Amino acid sequence: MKLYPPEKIRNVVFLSHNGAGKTTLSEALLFATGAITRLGKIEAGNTTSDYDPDELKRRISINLSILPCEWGEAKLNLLDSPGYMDFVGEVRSAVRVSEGAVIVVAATSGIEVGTELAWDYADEAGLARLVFVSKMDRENANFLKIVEQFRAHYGAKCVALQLPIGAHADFNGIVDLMSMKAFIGSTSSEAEIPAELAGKAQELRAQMIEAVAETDDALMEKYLGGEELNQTELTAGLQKAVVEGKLVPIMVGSGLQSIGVRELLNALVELMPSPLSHPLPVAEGSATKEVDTSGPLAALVFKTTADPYVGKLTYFRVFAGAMDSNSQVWDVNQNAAERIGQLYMLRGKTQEAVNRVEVGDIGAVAKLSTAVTGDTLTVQDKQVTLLPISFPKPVFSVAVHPKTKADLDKMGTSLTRLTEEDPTLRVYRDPDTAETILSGMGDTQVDVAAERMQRKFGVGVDLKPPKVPYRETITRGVKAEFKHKKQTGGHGQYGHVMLELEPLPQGSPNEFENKVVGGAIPKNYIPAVEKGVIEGYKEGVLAGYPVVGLRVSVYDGSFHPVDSSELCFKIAGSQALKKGLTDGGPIMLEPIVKIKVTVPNDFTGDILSDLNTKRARVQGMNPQGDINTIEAEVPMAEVLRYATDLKSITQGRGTYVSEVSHYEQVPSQITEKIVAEREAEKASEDK
Ligand SMILES: Nc1nc2c(ncn2[C@@H]2O[C@H](COP(=O)(O)OP(=O)(O)O)[C@@H](O)[C@H]2O)c(=O)[nH]1
Ligand SMILES: [Mg+2]
Repeated sequence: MKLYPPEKIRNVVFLSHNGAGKTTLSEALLFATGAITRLGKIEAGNTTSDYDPDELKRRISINLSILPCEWGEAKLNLLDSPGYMDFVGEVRSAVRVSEGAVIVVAATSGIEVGTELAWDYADEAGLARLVFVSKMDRENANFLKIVEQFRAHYGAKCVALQLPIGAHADFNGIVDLMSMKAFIGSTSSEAEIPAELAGKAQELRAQMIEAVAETDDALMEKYLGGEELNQTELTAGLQKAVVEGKLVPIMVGSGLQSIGVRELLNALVELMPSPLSHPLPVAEGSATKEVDTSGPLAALVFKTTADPYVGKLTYFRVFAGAMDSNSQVWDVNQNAAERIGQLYMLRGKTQEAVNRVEVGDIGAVAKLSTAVTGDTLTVQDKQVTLLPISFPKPVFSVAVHPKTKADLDKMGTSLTRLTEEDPTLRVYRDPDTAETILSGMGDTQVDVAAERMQRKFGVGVDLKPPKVPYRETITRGVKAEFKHKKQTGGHGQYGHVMLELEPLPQGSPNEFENKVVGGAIPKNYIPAVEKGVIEGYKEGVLAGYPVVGLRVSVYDGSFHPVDSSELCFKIAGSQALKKGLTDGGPIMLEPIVKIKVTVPNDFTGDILSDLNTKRARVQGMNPQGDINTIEAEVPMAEVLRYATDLKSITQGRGTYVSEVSHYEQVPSQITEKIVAEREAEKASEDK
């Protein structure tokens, strides 16, 4: 592929609700440009964009794909994104390196949850956008209804740019309202506008012209003066309005039948902004505040893939200067030099070696040593740091259990690789439960991660809900005594301690005090008693959870001049503690999390009644416009799968964040259940 100046490059992300037809449409676009010579299909599992085994298995896009192609004088980087919300990290990355967005919506379903989210992402990033109504060949496809829906939902800035000719099985072309010409079939052969569409075409064209005129004073004056806007004025006016986000044209077609595809390619080149006409935000604390596109290199790493055979592959977008093969760059975020080897342009799984990636363009490089997603690559220190990609925090966690000892050994490194690939995945070890926890955006994402561990790294794991880090304490002060004595033949064992246990206020650390007077226990054995007590804290008497909130004083005891040893006093200390715990009215404590749920107002009732079943205490509500934020305190044990619950209650419209707040007593029936479960678990372990 030849080098293109930035004015001739378009980086366009395809966004939609899952299944609206992005991948099929991008395949049709690639085919129309000649970038591919065989048209793949989702059902056949042979599209350019979805080639990963995980994607083929599920028939959904999981990874963001970069699909470069050439159309006329321009180069298009189409970025096909996953619609499934678990993979929102990929969408965020794609949006960050695009100037324009095509929001794909199925003619059969109209605006869906994912359409709204897509619109919001594009809005936030200030992307120019157009809507493509796909699946016009399907039964019940209704273009005009969808245009109306968009205008009702997002206002009059949404304007139809086309009309479909026929619908369902008879759908065979489009009317272009700009040129007032008809184009038929996948070859877009020019034709007369069918007589029955002439009236509607005139009406929508008038609507479009008025909308264009309204975005520009000079055009408005002419328009109000009753003058016709000529073709050049209209096109230029529309282009400016789209780039500025003042208008969102609505186009139509069928990815599957390759209709409306050439028209969409034209529109991408004519209406979408060039990389130079878009603001180039820098990170807070960047040494240089402005990106000089003609200055030295500034490239943003927006995706990293790990493959055990190919190694690490780093995708970057050049925002300033150019990146050359076999050069040296500086990673501002890591404060480290990186050697750049051969550069590539990737299209799905095919790679083309290139010598240079110019400003505005997207490329990839293998085997970088330190760069991670979000980093800025430049040529020297103190250069610009580009605004990184903002990834949402994980909201769903599972515990990862290796299947075998061999899996355990390889688990850590493979998990690290996966988190490098997907910044919305986190992995950490929970010190309380000693489990390895994998967190992400939802159950599908962590399932895919587990499958990848198996396929890419040969590591077998089981995913389970994380253990709740319960704790145990006592409710009243008690005294407890234990005598460890074995004096049968030879050298005996002897240690005898008396402890006093007192509960401390919530959240206090355990305390230990020596109150022994008169040498009942010699001083040198006291540390051993304390060690025994600390050992005893590790497993409470109810269900074996750590013991907290206790002051333990050793106040008396006895010893034997020959048989006593540190070990004997340690044993006596821990056994005395166990007795004290049993007699002290033991209770279990559970972590309480503060959660903040944000949902459209309509779901408030459903959210509250669901929280009600989860032992939650609602702390407050903050309705703002259509959105309500509900704050509650709820036991962690009840919200281990809240991400999935929330998704099903709100069909994916809700979000939430949570943080551990404090511990509270577990109600007694629930304690009984936990104790019973623990006993069953122990019994099965012993077998
Ligand atoms: N009839 C028809 N089916 C389509 C069209 N576009 C996509 N599909 C089908 O809709 C399903 C989802 O398409 P896909 O491209 O994977 O959607 P994505 O999730 O947005 O990438 C697949 O079964 C496609 O074959 C279209 O234009 N017409
Ligand atoms: Mg897809």
